[in-house]
Amino acid sequence: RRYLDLTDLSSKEQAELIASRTVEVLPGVEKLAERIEERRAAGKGLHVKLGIDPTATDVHLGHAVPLIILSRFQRLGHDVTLIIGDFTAKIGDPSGRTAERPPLTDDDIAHNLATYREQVRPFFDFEKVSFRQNSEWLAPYTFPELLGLLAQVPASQLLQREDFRNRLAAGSGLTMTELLYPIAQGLDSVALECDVELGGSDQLLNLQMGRKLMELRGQRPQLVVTMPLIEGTDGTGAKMSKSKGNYVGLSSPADDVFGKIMSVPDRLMEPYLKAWTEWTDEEIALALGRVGDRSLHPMDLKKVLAGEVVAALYGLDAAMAARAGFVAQFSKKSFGDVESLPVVDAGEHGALTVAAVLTTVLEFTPSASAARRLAKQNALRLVVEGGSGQSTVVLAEADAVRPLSEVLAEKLSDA
Ligand code: TYR
Repeated sequence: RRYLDLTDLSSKEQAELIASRTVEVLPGVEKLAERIEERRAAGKGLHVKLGIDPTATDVHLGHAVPLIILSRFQRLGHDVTLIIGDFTAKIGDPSGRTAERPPLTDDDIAHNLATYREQVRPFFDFEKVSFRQNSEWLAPYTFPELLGLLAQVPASQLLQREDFRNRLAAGSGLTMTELLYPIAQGLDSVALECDVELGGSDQLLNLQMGRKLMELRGQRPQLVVTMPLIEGTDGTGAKMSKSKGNYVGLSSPADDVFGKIMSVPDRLMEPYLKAWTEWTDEEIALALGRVGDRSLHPMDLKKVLAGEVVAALYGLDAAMAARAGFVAQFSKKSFGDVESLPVVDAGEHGALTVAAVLTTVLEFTPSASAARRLAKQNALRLVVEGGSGQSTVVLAEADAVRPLSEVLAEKLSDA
């Protein structure tokens, strides 16, 4: 595969490229540029860390957001380490959690991490990625060492965290091991002497603990780079996660990746384009503007997006094949020969689900599940007639099982 080499960018350009799709760079983008400059002068790259806990078998597109930034660092000539948190997975990261995670056994973890390396391969110049499991240094860490360290960490620093405070207040239980999670993650940064650690914006406090521990151990604190959390494909607003089932696995077949991206609500196109393509903000704005003024159909932009994601994972040929497959399967009919159905009075039937309207009122689909399937294939469009004229919206699968009146109200307020 072709691999884009960006090593000739200046330190400032590098720092700005990294910062362009991140939430925060701490203590600042200039500091990142300075650190790059300094390492360069010594003929070296930065040590950049990203960790993933093997709490499930699939790595997914949510993880791809920091993975892509990590791969950018690599293209810029830096040394990247991917930590597979076999030790931290056993504690369970409490960041943003409202309850304890179900415990994982050693077997679960071994099973989960077996294919992690392969799953992230597409993003990297693979042979040059350093993979480390943090049990390597965390398992032999002794109690006296730990106490020596903890004696210097103010408890207030941990207990002030909103997620911890909420759980204490809600009486939902918070274990001592969870309190120590950020310490374990920070010790990884100490072990690797990281210059930079990446993570989702929910990782901020863990990443800052890394800075603190590095300082306590006489090292220069790492820079911290956070990325947006990506919403899941279900469009409910929840972040993409294994436990919600609203994710696209990095190792799902190309056709499934394509189809799943095609099924997401239109409003996710912007964050998804920002997360997984190399398009500039201007290019994204241009494309979305054309969707906005109806000179480009959202389905068509979504096909481009889905193609980009598949291409990133499987290459261009696979993307073209997936697209052709999708088009053959679902979009055979051109817009002109779409079947239009009789107008439905929302006042009378609004309480029924969209699927029920299609099945019982319009007798268009044989069953509610057939209606859902159509929606899943982006084949259902709702034409809304209101004061400001007519507008057409594509219904998502989730819309099919909601009351017509609710869907209408939402689409009208979106429009
Ligand atoms: N806490 C991170 C997460 O849950 C995973 C991680 C583990 C990150 C160890 C860094 C690290 O050193 O996503």
